[in-house]
Amino acid sequence: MKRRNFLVAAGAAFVAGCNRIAESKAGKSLLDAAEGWHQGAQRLLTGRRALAPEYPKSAISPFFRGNGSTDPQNGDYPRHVEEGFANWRLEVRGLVDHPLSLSLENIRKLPQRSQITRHDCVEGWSAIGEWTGPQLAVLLEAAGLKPEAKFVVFRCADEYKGGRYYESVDIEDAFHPQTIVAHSLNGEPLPVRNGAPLRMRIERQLGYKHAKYLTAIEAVASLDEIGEGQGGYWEDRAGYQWYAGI
Ligand SMILES: Nc1nc2c(c(=O)[nH]1)N[C@H]1C(S)=C(S)[C@@H](COP(=O)(O)O)O[C@H]1N2
Ligand SMILES: [Mo]
Repeated sequence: MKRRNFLVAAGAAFVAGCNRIAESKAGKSLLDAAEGWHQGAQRLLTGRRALAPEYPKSAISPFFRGNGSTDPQNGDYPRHVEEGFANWRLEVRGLVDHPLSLSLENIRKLPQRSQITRHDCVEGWSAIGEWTGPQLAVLLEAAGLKPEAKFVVFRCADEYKGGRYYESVDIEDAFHPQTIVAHSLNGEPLPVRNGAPLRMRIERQLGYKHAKYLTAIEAVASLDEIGEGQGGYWEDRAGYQWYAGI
């Protein structure tokens, strides 16, 4: 209460001060500029936090096509397919207080979110599907993100055209309510084609940001040392935008 009263009093004093400043011409333009800045910042914030549209079940595409890697053959992945992903682990590591190593069962027991959204690929196709899994925020909170963490990197099991796929987002997208670690598509475990057993859904971003075949989530302070430093597979190879907000 004390702190609140202080804030109210400070606010009142600030407003009184502003009224005095506004009486002078220079003061007025200063306040106008400040207001413009604030509106810009506000728009930016609500813009980044806004939800992507969600659709009714009737809108779900009969077939959710695959793109990029659709049947990885490198490393341990084929063995995991044979084992029905019984030994798959998802690591949460990097700038966290408590690194995690989670089984699919661990992930299915967390609070879940389901969302029917439209996936937009830059190659010019879209599909609507229902995705289910815990919010990334739940995993990051469980691991305890350190204050230095500025980005979250997604590590993938697949090699595509000779290189491991990876992606990254900033903290704001990592904590967006529609950013989930999906284990199901349309109520069934993910098909291999769509990233089994785990893939990211980052609904305010274009398709290439939604990392499939997810093996690790890594909190970092900078993207400079990750891959070629551009924050993602296509960003490094083809100059795609790192911030692919839609
Ligand atoms: N690991 C991995 N993730 C990936 C890709 C990939 O090749 N490997 N392709 C990306 C691209 S360009 C798109 S459009 C989507 C495709 O998802 P889908 O196969 O479920 O349609 O996954 C993205 N995530
Ligand atoms: Mo894509």
